[in-house]
Amino acid sequence: MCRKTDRFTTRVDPNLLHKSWCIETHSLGINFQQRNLGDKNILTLYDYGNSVCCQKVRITLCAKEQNWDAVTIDLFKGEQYNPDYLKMNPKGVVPTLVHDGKAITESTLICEYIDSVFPDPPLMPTDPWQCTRAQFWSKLVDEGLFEGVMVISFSAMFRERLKQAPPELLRARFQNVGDPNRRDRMKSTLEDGVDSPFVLRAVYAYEKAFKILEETLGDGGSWIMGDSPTLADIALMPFIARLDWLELLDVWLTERPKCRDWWAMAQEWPSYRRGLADLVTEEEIAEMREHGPKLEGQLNVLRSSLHDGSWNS
Ligand SMILES: N[C@@H](CCC(=O)N[C@@H](CS)C(=O)NCC(=O)O)C(=O)O
Repeated sequence: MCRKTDRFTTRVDPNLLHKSWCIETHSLGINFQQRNLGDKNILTLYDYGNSVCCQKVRITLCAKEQNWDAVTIDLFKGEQYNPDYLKMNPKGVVPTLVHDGKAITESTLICEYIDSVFPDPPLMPTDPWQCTRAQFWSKLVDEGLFEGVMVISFSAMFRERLKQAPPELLRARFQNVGDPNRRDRMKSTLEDGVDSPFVLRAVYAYEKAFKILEETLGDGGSWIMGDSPTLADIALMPFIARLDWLELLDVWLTERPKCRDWWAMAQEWPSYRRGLADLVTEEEIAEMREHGPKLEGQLNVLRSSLHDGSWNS
């Protein structure tokens, strides 16, 4: 099975992943810099299990059949704000990939890096125009869906978890967020849940993405760019998986058969299973299923308001 490389990390062989795979949590005392500089030719992923951005990277690594060392950064214990970690990832977020002692941040850039360093199988079209069409999907994620999934996840469940956190941890978290827009979103959804004005923006982001996806699919292949999966499909998968587990997918997909077929196929793709589905724990699934459905009625109302124009009156 998987080999423990030291107290803090677990060597992950994408071919061997399954539900019982366990990442040993690390302590905050780790000296990130020292560890990474010595690790030639090893991929180290600073990771958190149910993080959509990490899931993108893990699916990409699995598609390339690469092994990696996983170091868990527990976002609910504030480990992302550890000063040593911030030297690698100044925003204090996951993922960070370290390869040959060099740190790479931003999940979209990490996936593109993996695709260029490990060319087989290619995950982007070679034709420059097709390539920009594929990149459109990660842009859609980075410019809307990512905020959307955060807002919906916070309103549905992270809110419940954070409400139980000690007040000093919560204070420290908000002091550390840095980006004022991100802090406003987190605070608003923590306080007001689905009544936060940011939830309408999330509903809009998903509506736009699914509308374009439905129009794009079937243009000449089952995947977004044709007959085989690319980074365009990978970029979307964690964002759809989260909605599915929250049991909220029907808000957007009842009248979108092509999106449904694409999603059914994506879930069968081995790299999706190994990089995402197999690494979400039973507890995380139970948490999503418990809290997500409570939002459904309100999200349907917000979605209808996008179409009847009442949202901008
Ligand atoms: N644009 C960044 C966003 C990274 C990000 O925000 N990651 C989330 C997890 S998906 C995180 O680390 N959140 C930290 C927090 O909630 O404090 C990327 O794509 O890598």
